[in-house]
Amino acid sequence: MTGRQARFPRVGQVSRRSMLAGAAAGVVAPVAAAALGGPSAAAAPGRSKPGGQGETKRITVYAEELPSGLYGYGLEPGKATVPGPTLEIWEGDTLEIELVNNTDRRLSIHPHGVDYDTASDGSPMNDSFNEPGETRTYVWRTRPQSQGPDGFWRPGSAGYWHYHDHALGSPHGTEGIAKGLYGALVVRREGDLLPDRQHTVVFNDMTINNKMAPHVPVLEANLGERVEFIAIGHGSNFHTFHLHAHRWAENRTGYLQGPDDPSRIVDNRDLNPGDSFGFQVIAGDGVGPGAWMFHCHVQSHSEGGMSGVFLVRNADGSMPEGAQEAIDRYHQHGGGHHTATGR
Ligand SMILES: [Cu+2]
Repeated sequence: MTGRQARFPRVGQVSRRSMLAGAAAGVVAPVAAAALGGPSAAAAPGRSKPGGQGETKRITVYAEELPSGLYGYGLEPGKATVPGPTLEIWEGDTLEIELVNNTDRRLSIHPHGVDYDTASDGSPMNDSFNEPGETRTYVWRTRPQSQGPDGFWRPGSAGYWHYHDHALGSPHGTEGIAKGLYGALVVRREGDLLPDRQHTVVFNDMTINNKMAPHVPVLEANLGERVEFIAIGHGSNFHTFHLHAHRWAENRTGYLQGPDDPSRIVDNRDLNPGDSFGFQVIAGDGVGPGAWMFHCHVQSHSEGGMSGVFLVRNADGSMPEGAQEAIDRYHQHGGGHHTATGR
């Protein structure tokens, strides 16, 4: 379940942690994991430097069948995960993905939110997929927002997007998505704040990252860290994402751009199939450390296993009082859904 992350800092903007992780300009440097259950780390906090100089980053992604029968994408052979690696680029840059299909099924990779030709669409309709054992390159382009001569503003590519299979099982990729071929795609704009940690939460049918309570791995952060959540919806059900004790702004970045930012502040948001959003919170801000639930707020879904734990440790990384007991209750009751007994 450990996701990995490809991050592409440029000269002069290599973050402290990325440097620790061995990142260097122009080098694909997966740093530690961004997804449920994995050790989580990302770039150092702070405001990012200018990006999007029109550079092209190249990575290789391996699609594999997992022992569980699920399928996953990974940045190294034998390292496929569900969700797949979080792919991250600066607005204005291009990402070339060499997708190696190490399975005996037809599959592809199809992005949301970025620019691509029909050859990189990832759809069988455009004859854009990998046959079993085949390697194929997909090109995803991004661009900054711009104003045309007519005064019309064209949106840029920055956003919390996602990618998924579009060819396994049917021309719609329904089986591929159901079996785990999906992941987060973050396109950052110059000046965006970089998180200390990232967590990807995918509501896929009636699961969270193809797991159900009490088996959804605990997401972790230390008190005061800037934590980025990337939420993605898949499957055929309506969902709502709720995080206890934290709230965020309903805009592109998920945080306020200033004291006059009119964005609505929420702690619950629709998360329907194909949708995605991201936000940053300061872990435990104003509420302290502890084990905080996150779950689908469609009650039958929450009861049915769509709940997990966001563990905010003490600032020094130690366990806060009562947190282990709360996690134990989650493991015993999936968050305490024994409604018949009132617990
Ligand atoms: Cu739901």
